[in-house]
Amino acid sequence: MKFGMRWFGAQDDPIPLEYIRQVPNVTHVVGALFDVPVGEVWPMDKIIALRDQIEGVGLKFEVVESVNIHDDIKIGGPKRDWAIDNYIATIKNLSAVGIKVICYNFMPVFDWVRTQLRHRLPDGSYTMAYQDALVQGTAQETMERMNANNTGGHKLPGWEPERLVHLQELLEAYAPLGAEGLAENFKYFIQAIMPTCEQYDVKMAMHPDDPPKALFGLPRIATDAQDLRRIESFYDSPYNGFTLCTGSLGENRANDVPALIREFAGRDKVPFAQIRNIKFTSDVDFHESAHPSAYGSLDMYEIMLAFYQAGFDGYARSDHGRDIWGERGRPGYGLYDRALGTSYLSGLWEAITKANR
Ligand code: DNO
Repeated sequence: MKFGMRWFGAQDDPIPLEYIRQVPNVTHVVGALFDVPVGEVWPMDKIIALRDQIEGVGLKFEVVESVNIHDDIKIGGPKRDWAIDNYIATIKNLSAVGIKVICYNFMPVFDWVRTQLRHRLPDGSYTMAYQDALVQGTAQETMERMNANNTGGHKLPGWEPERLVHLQELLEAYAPLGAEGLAENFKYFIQAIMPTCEQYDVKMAMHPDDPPKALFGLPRIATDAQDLRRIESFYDSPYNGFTLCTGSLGENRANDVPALIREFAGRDKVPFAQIRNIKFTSDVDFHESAHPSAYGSLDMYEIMLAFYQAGFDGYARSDHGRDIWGERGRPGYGLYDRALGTSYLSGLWEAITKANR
């Protein structure tokens, strides 16, 4: 397991790359360009500049999170083929600097959703939480509730005000699709890009829906084992894989996360893992917790063991951390708690690896 840490770029991330370099067991950075409009080709000069920054501190740049998918690809709109051609050009450009994995998602309109970005835990740290009752009604109403919930001025991806101006239009465009229509459009996309991925040795790693259920009447197609099997069936290749996000999948109590890992990593369909813990506060509500098993509802030892038993040798990163020790950064992406998470997970990994020698 190759441990890395996500970084949002010198412009947007308060954490210097040099600090990431100091986190034990971290060998690579999971990066992206954040200033290229969705649908456009990622320009070579910007990719090279990012690679040089990362390699300049002695880390590797082999995983990108995310190259986002244009709405017309998901909807099957008029610019679909234009956006797919550009996606293919981006894959080729990323391959040229040594990128091996692209993490992406196929969630309509919104990326991940939480209702609280600054939920205070009894130990005085802050974390993100999801309360199902607050995600009722329209997306607009939910956003107002989120804003009232002390977000510290932060917005989740997909909830940017400039994007929400077109919200009604987007919701109407997705409305007639249903999960079947969205799956068909996914199939069209994956079948179009796979030959390039295979030729240029870049693995696609679809991030599951977070939370793994339909929200605001929008369809979802990556929530459980059955969904993931269907996605696999559209193009059966190690290049059509998943980002096995333990938190996202674990947010549905019916998902057996170690079993999902055994199944999909066992079939070589997991080039990338995001490993975090969550704590259920009801059947459907949860908050994100410190990574160790004792603090959440997921058994992290069983999760790491499942990766080991599946023969996983791909990329991984710790995921959403709490804000601790006075840090008030981008929700989920502070340095300290993610570094503790990496230390803990890589400790489990070393123990499991040596115990099974
Ligand atoms: C949240 C992340 C997601 C992920 C995208 C992948 O913290 O896991 O935003 O990057 O869904 O495209």
